[in-house]
Amino acid sequence: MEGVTPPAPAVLFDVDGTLAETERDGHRVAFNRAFAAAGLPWHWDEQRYGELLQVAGGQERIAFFIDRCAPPRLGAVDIAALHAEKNRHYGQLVADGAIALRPGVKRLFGAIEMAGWRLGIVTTTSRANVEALLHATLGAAARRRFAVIVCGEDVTRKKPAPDAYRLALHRLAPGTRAVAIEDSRHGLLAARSAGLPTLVVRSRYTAGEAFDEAAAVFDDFPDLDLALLQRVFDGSSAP
Ligand code: XBP
Ligand code: MG
Repeated sequence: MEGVTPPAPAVLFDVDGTLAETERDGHRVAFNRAFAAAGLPWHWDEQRYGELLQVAGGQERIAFFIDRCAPPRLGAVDIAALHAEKNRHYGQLVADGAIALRPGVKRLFGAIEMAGWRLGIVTTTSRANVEALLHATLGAAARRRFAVIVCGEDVTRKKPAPDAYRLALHRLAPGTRAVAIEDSRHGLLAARSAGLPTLVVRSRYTAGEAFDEAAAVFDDFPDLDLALLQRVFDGSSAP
């Protein structure tokens, strides 16, 4: 409609691997601590964890592991309880400062806000983990800087399904132009399936994945600036 100001564009960030290298020294360690605390003889080394990352979602990852890799046990494992314990360990690790934001993330957040654009988060990790990371790295008020935060609990189908991105777009005003920033093929496919142009910043576990559908691919955040985001919003860099 003429005379109506369009909603401010939004930059939607994935969390694990994108905002921070959370997997090897955060989630993986937390899973192993939860297994040990439950008396389970499982240990996910770095390589095995990298393979298991093909399964999105911590509960789904544990279920897959039990199904495919774990020797038969007497008695069932309470996956929800085990995962809750894992997230407790993760929250503790994050609160202790074990995980930092990737270099350039903080600066990019500030630049996006200065441009009058909106910040968002679209992740398949648990909400408690996102809040712990934001609090530990950006402070108690960080949550309020994000126009939308969609987490694993909010959708039935996790990435690479488009559900989390679709929900984020639904929660932002209709007609919002948005771009996604992801580190993994799962995330890229999720965002592209929801119709979003997507920038990829490779991470430790995803460096070897294929990103043909991305508008651009980087190794680090400092290479990604507002001018590039503007071009992606304008469609000039979209695939
Ligand atoms: C993140 C995930 C999550 C985390 C662990 O993927 O798949 O499962 O590994 O968090 P993405 P939870 O970066 O694509 O969002 O244990 O809370 O699931
Ligand atoms: Mg990720």
